Amino acid sequence: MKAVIFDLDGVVVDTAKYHFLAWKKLAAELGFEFDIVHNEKLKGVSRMDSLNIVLEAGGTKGVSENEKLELATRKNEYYLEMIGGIDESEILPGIQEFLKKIKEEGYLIALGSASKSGRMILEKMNLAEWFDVIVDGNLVELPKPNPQVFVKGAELLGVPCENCIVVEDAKAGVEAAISGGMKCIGVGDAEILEAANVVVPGTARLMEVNLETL
Ligand code: B16
Ligand code: MG
Repeated sequence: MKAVIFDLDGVVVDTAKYHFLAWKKLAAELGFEFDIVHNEKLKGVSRMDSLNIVLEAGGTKGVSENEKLELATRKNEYYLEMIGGIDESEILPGIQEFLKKIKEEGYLIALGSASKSGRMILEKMNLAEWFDVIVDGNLVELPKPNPQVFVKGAELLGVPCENCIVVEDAKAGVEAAISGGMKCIGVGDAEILEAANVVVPGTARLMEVNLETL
């Protein structure tokens, strides 16, 4: 038994930009600018942890837990509004071909996403039927770099962690995969994702990775 576990945002679908725009809008309302440089730190990180990073970037101190909850909810409303109209054109390059290839090669397929909207987004993209198991932010408590989201996927698939390959675009996600005893393909910057077994610059290059020799 072997499996490939996909992160969602930045790997399967291009929703990272909507997370960024939603945080940017919230930051503007709080009176500061949130720029793309800080955005890298938000990738793969849970909603509340992301809020803390955004507030810190803006030098905003003394926000109560209740206010934080309100701010995170507001950001999520902006995000949901922004992704309301997305369609299959937002699926990242080569993903459908890669899903088809690994399915034919006998890999089970899971989602391992920090996003509470994970399942909904896969369904919107008409991709849900490719996935044997979907683990999203509603099923896990511990955010990446904790491996819980991937370990849960492996458990539900019934595949040992060492037979799982994670595909991730976030530093926290790569670290989660490796500390969970899995192999990892990083998608993005090889310096940022240095802990991965192999890094491809974009999803279009996933087809070139030899999964058997990772
Ligand atoms: P939500 P992933 C992550 O998705 C995003 O990368 C991260 O930016 C976001 O804060 C997190 O999901 C939580 O998302 O607010 O929708 O629950 O990369 O793990 O698929
Ligand atoms: Mg991601």
